[in-house]
Amino acid sequence: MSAKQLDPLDLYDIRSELSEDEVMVKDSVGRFVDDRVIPLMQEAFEKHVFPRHLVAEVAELGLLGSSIEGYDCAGLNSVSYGLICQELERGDSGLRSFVSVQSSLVMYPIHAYGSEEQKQRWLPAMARGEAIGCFGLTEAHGGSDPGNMKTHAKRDGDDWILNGSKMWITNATIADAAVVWAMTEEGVKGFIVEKDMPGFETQEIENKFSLRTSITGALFFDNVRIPEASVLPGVSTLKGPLGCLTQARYGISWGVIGAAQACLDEALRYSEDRVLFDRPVAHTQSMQIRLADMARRITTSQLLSLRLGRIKDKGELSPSQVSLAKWNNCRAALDIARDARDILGAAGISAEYVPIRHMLNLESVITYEGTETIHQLVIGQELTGVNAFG
Ligand code: TGC
Ligand code: FAD
Repeated sequence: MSAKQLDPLDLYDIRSELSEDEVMVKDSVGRFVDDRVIPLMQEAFEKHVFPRHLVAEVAELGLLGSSIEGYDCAGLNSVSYGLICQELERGDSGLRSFVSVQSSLVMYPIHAYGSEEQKQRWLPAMARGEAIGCFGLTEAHGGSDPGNMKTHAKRDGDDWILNGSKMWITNATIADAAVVWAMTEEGVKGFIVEKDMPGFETQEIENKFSLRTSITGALFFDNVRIPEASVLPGVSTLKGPLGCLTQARYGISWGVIGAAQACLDEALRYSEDRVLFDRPVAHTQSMQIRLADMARRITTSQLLSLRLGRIKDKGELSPSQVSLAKWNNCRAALDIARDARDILGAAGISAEYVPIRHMLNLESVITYEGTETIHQLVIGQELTGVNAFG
């Protein structure tokens, strides 16, 4: 058997399964992350700031709303969107979060459920990064159960009056438009709430120990008057917002692979350089088992996401398939980041090395877009036909 040198971050040569276009997307985003993202993320994380100048740069690369055809968007396939998420999250989950929210949670519903006028108004501006969006579904009393939302809207002549609040919202304080989900007498509706509408306030959630390069906040609505033209006409049930989650969760399943790869890369380098008891610690059996386990988990995640992407591109995706990948890949990445942190010993708690930043970020990523338990129960329901949430 010829001894072929394998890429430690791609043991099954996933790269060879990609089309030329997909490889080009991966490599160009990868270069951008190496040159423009990684060098500034440690400081941004320590200072708890979102590097906002990167918005124009990701827009320039065509990464906002990349799956949408037309409206100045790139019209890439689902695997390419996954690769974009993977490369961005190799840099930091915060930047990937920004792109996920803008693309999957704001541009997607406007494209899938919006009127032609809403699409023309928002999609090109959002693709160019000139307008920023956020997605308001979660409320303070329990994000796992959005069907129990208290935010509500009532018709008033040709307008709607919106009251309530949303919590833990990515991009809250920098958004020009918030896609807000509210209960009405006609079912669950999506409202495009603009930042200067009277009665709409936002507040940043400060002192987070996770996703410190991303803005998270609360949205408050006090009798906000919203014209019918700002209501998404194509939605009237919870299926609308949950359909957006499917898009974002798919991207996250790829994204976390990038964070895990960054951690394995650091652990490999560090354990090779670290000489203990007269030999590199990477040459001990127990260290090799830990590193091998990381590679096993990354490879499994890569295969899941690639297969999922191919299914999605055929238009045959089921939400429970996305739940399996979101659960598996977030768990794998978080475990890898925690173990990489430990492999670096005391250095592992320093922001100069990437594992602790990824580890802290992944504590959010495993919670948002459906906690691990929620995804396990979705699969339980798929297998047994019984809804065990209640
Ligand atoms: P249930 O009765 O099961 O479903 C209502 C209707 O929706 C359909 N459906 C879906 N459709 C598309 N995609 C999905 N993922 C779907 N899940 C369900 C379902 O078939 C049904 O359709 P129909 O035709 O019968 O009406 O609803 P339920 O109230 O029992 O809830 C089910 C549950 C628990 C799975 C759902 O509520 C859930 O997913 N909860 C978790 C909430 C969540 O993930 N929130 C995320 C908020 S956004 C966020 O975190 C952004 S972070 C982004 C970042 O910064 O990157
Ligand atoms: P809860 O729903 O209160 O859950 C608490 C615990 O109960 C969890 O461990 C959960 O797994 C468990 N649990 C829930 N149901 C069951 C059950 N049936 N059986 C057993 N255990 C159960 N939301 C948005 O709408 N838009 C955003 O942009 C957004 N961005 C976010 C950014 C960050 C950084 C974070 C941390 C969150 C964000 N969220 C956003 C909110 C996120 O979606 C919610 O935090 C998540 O859905 C969980 O809701 P919760 O925090 O209220 O936890």
